[in-house]
Amino acid sequence: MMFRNVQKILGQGKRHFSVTTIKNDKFSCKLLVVGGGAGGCATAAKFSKVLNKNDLIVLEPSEYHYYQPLFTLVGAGIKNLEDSRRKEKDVLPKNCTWVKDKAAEYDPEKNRVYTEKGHTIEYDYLLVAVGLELRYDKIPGLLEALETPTNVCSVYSPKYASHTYEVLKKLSSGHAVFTFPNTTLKCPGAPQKICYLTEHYLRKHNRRNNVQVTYNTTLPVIFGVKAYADVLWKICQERDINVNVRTSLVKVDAEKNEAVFENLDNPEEKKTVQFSMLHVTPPMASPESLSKNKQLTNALGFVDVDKHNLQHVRYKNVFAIGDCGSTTNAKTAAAAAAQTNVVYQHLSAVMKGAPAPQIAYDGYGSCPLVTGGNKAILAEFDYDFVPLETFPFNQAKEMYSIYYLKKNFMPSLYWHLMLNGYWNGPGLFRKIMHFGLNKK
Ligand code: UQ1
Repeated sequence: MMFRNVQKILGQGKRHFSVTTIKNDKFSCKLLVVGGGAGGCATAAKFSKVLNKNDLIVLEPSEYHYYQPLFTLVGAGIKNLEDSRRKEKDVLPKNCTWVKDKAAEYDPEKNRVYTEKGHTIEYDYLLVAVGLELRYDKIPGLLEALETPTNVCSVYSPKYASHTYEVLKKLSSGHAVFTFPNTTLKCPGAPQKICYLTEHYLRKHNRRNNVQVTYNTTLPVIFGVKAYADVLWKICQERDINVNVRTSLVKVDAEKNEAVFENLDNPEEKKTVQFSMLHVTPPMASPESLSKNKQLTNALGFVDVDKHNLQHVRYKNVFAIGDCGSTTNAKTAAAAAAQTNVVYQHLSAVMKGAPAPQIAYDGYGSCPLVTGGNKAILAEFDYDFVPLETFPFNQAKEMYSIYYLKKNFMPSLYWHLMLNGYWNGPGLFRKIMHFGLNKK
C-alpha cells in the first residue's frame, strides 16, 4: 500500500516514535485502534499476536494509563493514585506502533482518521475505543470549584480523586452530598460506592452523628437491577443515608458551599442545598471529534454498532469497544473485558473473509459495589438487567471476599491478564462454577 511505503521510507515502523515535530505525516496500517484505554489496549494486545508491528497502530495521546476502577478506593484513602497509574508505553503491546496523538476527525468513507497534530492515518480496519469524556464544564461553577480546592470533589478524574480524601479527612459536621448525573455514565455504581465509603469513614471516626449524608440520583431507582437495588435500599435505610431519586445537580457555588438541584419530574422545582462535602459524578459524553461524525455515531454520539457483535451497522470494517459504543450495557471495565474476545473473533473473521463466528456479547457488565467496612456486593448482569452471576453463592449479600477481590485481585488481573489480551471476562468461569447447578 502506498501509505505503508511512505511510512517505511520515513522509518516510522519503530515503537513509540515521536510525531510531535513533523506535521502532515501520512501513516497507514491494517488495523487502527483509536484509544489506548482498557478496551483499546486489551484488543490491540490480542491483534499484536497475529499482526506485524507496522500493521497495527494505536492512536492515543496520554502519557499515562489509569486503572479507573481503583479511583473510589483512592477517594476513600484506601489506595494511592499511583497504584492506579502506569506509563502508557508500558501497557501498550510491544508489537504495535504507538502514534501519540489524538483523533480530530474520522472519515469512514475514505478509511481515514485525521489527528489533532495534522497527521493522516489510513486504515483497512478501524476499532474505536475512545471511551467517555468527563464534562465537568457542563455544570455552572463545578470546574472552578474543582480547580481551586474546596469542599467539592470527584473520584472520577485522576486530577481530583485524591482531593476527595482530603475533603473526607476534614469532614466533621454539616452535610455530605453525593450526585449521579443525568447522562450516560461509566461505572454507574461508583457514585454510591464513594457515598458508602464516606458514611463508613465517618462512623469509624465517631463523626457520623454530626454529619447528614444524602445521595441524589437522577435515576428513578437506586440501582437498575432489582435484586441488588433491594439490598442497597436496605443499606441506606439502616445507615440513615437519605436517597433522593430524579434529582439532578444543575449548579455549584463553592464559595457559599451551595449546590442547586432540579427535580427531573418537575424542572421548575429547584432546591438549594448547603453542603460541607459535595461529591460530584460529572455529566459524560463521547468525545466531540467522534460525536460530530454522523456517519459513525447515533443520535447520542455513540458509535453505532450491532449490540451482539460490536460491528458498525453500516461500515463493516469498523468496530467499537467499551464506553464509546452504542450498546446499552453498564459501561464498566468488566464489560470491556467481556467485549474484547467478541471484537477479536468477529473482526478477525471480517479480515479473513470468513463466516461470522457464533460468539456474541450478551451485555455482561459487573460492578463490585463496595459498601464500606471492607465489604462489597458483586452485581453482575446482562442487557436485560437480569443477574448473570459468576459465583455459586448469593452475590447480593455484603461480603468481605468480594471486597478483597475488588481491592487486591482485580488490579492484578487487569494489569497482567486483561491488558495483555488474556482476560475475556468471567464467562468461562461462570459456566464451570455453575456446572450442574440451575443458576444462569
Ligand atoms: C471483571 O472482569 C473486571 O474486568 C477486568 C472488573 O473490572 C475491574 C471487575 O471488577 C470484575 C468484577 C470482573 C469480573 C470478574 C470476576 C472474577 C467475577
